[in-house]
Amino acid sequence: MQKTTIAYIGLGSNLSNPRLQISKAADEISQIKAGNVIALSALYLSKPMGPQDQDDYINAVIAIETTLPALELLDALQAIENAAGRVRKDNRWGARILDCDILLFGNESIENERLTVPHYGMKIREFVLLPLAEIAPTLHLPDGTSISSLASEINSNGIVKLSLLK
Ligand code: PH2
Ligand code: MG
Ligand code: MG
Repeated sequence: MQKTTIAYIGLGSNLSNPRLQISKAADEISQIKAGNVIALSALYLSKPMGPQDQDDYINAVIAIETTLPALELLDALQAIENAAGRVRKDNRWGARILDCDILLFGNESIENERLTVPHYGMKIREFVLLPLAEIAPTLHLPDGTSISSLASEINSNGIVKLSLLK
């Protein structure tokens, strides 16, 4: 039996029809051969963190069960970002067509030049915590912090959970 890990991936887009970008990304993640999607949150409309002269974002979180090591999952996600037309430039927190961030990889803490897990900003971002708590209300970080309690304490910053019809 191969080792399987549950990974939580944060999705974000604010360019080129963000809702379509996120649903296409979820579909492509579901086609990763060494993985199975086990949950997908609703889509959330969130105010931009960082420069304010950019459009609002659509965010979601997807959970997959995978036999891939973390860096191979990262390779697969970066290929999906690139296929969506992501241009890598020096624009920290600027607009992007698709961002797929590994938030959690099992209970592992990972620190290398390509990847930091848990994702460094996840504890203070409503657009990560709210969709994550929606699909994994009993989840804890490797340090023991409860996702639901972080989500209930964070300022929602005007985030809107979208229904399928809106
Ligand atoms: N991602 C960023 C910068 N700012 N703001 C929101 N609301 N959602 C994001 O996903 C986001 C952001 C860069 O990754
Ligand atoms: Mg990001
Ligand atoms: Mg990223």
